[in-house]
Amino acid sequence: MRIPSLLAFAALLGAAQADISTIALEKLSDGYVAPVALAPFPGSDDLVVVDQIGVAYLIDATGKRAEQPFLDVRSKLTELKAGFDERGLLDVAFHPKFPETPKVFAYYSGPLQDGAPEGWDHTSHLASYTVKGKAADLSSEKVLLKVDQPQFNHDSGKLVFGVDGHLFVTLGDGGAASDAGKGHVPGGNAQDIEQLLGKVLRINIDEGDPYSVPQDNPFVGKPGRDEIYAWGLRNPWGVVVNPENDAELILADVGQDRYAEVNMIKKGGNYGWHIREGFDGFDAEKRRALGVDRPKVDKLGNALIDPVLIYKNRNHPEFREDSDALGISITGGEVYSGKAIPELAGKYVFGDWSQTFVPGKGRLFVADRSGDKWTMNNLAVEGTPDGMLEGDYVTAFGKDRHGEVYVLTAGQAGFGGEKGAVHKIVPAKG
Ligand SMILES: [Ca+2]
Repeated sequence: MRIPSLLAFAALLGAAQADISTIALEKLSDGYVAPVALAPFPGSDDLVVVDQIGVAYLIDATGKRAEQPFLDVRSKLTELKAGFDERGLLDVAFHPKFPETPKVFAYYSGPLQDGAPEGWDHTSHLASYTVKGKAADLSSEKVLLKVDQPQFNHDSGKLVFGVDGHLFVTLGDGGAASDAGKGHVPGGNAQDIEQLLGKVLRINIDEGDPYSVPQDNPFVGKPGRDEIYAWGLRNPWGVVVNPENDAELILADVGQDRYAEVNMIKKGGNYGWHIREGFDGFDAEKRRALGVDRPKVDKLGNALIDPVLIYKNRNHPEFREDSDALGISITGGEVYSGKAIPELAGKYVFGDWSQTFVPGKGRLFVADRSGDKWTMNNLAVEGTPDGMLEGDYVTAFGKDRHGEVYVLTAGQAGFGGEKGAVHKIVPAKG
């Protein structure tokens, strides 16, 4: 299915796409440790808020939280660190035919499974649960996919259904740094099509046991894991289907030391990590070096696809004073399709986790698209000293069934408190 372009939509609405620079945030719900995902409960205004420590909660449109958790997988998680951690319960996605098929899918970081390589860290789990009433039944758990992880970081673990009903799953490169070291093959996991790390996967969860592979996936019938849809990714953090072309995904890939990326993911695309980062070559031996000469094709001869947007990492010593060094870790967002702020219609609202590791100071951006050309601007939060979220990390975005967008924040980099919150993006009062 293809739907008309945003420009056509704007013309239909008789409204030019005005620039917007400021929004307000309305705190809807708080008391979370590290909220990392939000999904509408299908067919209702309730929202599921995923806390990384292993619990997902239902809140209603007023932010009131249900007494009982929607899903509690704390007993299934690998032991989390008290401080900063990238493992945990990282996303949920409802079956597209819910409630006829009353299932919810979840990604979590479980203990290292038997038979995994010695000394590795944990095992990623994709599982499904039957939803009974307003809760997922833990005893109904069916594990669809397990992927061993050499390190505690770069789990990614984001889930999104395509309009054809197939499930996209993102996996990071395995962790550590530069896609190198223990558990990383020479040339990098993300470039290795015989494994699932550093990839976007696409599976059919309605057929096969525990799943099947759509026959139009790029490596079906040839070398390469059949689950792979796209590859060459480091640590995708936020993925949505492109509303203008549902064969594409808008994916934020957290860069290492130099650039944050927004990628338009196409079937069979190689997004370059760790040969390239941003529009630059990447050299693991000199990881912060700029202007690195590296190939623009992979070893199979595929062109390495550039991101559609980048910004510089503030932690890079040569970028620190640059006005386009906007943060340290990209947080992928949503394409706004709500009613409250017409100026945001069709725009990609995303953010950066924080200006520094400690204390938190997250910020928001808005990106505009015209064909393949993307531009981004700051989206200031009203009532803050400089438009940024003083003391809060921007951990995730989500959207309700009406298309309104929410910002999730945490009060600390790790698991040290319960200052996490869900905020609705609302018009600035001016
Ligand atoms: Ca194959």
